[in-house]
Order: sequence, then C-alpha cells, then structure tokens
Amino acid sequence: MPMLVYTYFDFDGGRGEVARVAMHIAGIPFEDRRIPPKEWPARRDSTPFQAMPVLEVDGKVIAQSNTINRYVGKLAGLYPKDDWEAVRVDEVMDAVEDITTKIGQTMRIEDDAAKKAAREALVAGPLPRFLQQIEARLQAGGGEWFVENRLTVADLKCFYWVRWLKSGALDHIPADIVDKHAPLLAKHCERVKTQPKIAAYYAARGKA
Ligand SMILES: N[C@@H](CCC(=O)N[C@@H](CS)C(=O)NCC(=O)O)C(=O)O
Repeated sequence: MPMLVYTYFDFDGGRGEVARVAMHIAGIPFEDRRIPPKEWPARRDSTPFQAMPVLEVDGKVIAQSNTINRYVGKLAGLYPKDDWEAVRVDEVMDAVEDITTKIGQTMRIEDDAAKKAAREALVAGPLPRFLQQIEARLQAGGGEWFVENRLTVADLKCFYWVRWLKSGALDHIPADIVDKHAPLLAKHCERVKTQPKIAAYYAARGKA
C-alpha cells in the first residue's frame, strides 16, 4: 500500500468526504489531514488547482475529487474492475459533480437577493432535473445501488450530495426537494447512511 496523505477541510461532508470515508471504512492507513477553513487561504496556492481535496501518494500529489475517488475506490474495493461497470460509476460521480458545481457557484454570491434568485433558478429547473436523471441511473442499476448491486464510490458521491440537500443547510433550496423529485434517492441516502461501517465511522466521530 502506498503512503497516503489526504488533505481536505475539517468537515464531515462535501466533495472530499467520499474518499476519506472510503479509506476509513476499508481500513486503509492514511494521514487524515483536516484543514480548518481559516488556514485555507494560506494553503490555496500550494495545491495543483487551488482547491481541495488533494491526495499525496508516496509524496506525489493528485487533485480533483472524482479522480481521487476512482483511485481510492480501487484501493478500497469500492470501484468496479469491469470497464463498463466502471464508466457507469464515473458517469454518476461526474453528474453529481456537475450539479454540485452549480450549487457551489451560488455560495460565492454575497448579495442575499442575488443568492436567493440564483438558488430559486436552480430549484426551478436544474436541481429537479439532475435529481430525476440521477435517480433514473439508480433505477437502471436495480434501484438500491448504482452499479454491481453493492456500495461503490458512486453511492458515496451521491449520498453526500443528497444528504447536503436534505440537511436544510442551503437557504432557498427546500429541504424536501429530494423527497419530492427523487424519492428513490432519498431512500438510497438512508441505505448508505445505515451501512454498518459508515454508521460506525460517524458514531465513533460523535456524529451519528
Ligand atoms: N473540481 C474540483 C472542485 C474542487 C473544489 O471546488 N473544492 C472546494 C471544496 S469542496 C474548494 O477547495 N474550495 C475552496 C476555494 O475554492 O477556495 C474537485 O472536484 O475536486
């Protein structure tokens, strides 16, 4: 196993949580370097794309969450060996990344009225559409897991996005948007959350 150092915000969610949790639940040894938000500005320019997460593998650095998710997914046994099944995982992760980026753009808007308008525009079209499209991929996979009838990094990627939407943490995005437009994704969120190793990980962190 290579020497792994994973760097992401000190936060139990977000883009970076997929690979972090994959390594934890697979028992892969790694340094979990958690960055407090106040330290980020001083670190930004030292990362390849001025963003986190970042993974060091034997001292070599890679970035981009889905790239890291694939690499870690392979190490953790949470990524298919079959090429066709693998692209189905990639497709879901990239779709979740697309809509995450759209939501993320609204977080940078400082003016409250402009932020409200941008979020309402997402709620009026892109968000329900992505929810339904991603739910259709879950259905195509059998309804419980996206690919290979088992947990993969695609399920983790979707889980953190859906959990974020359902948390109510995003002003002007109704917390019931997932239940309303993609009930299977809401059930999938519960299914992932209650996987014994995932539940045990958050219980150990006092976040159950
Ligand atoms: N496409 C990149 C996006 C990375 C990204 O935007 N990361 C956020 C945290 S989730 C970040 O570093 N934000 C701080 C900033 O942009 O200054 C990826 O998937 O890793």
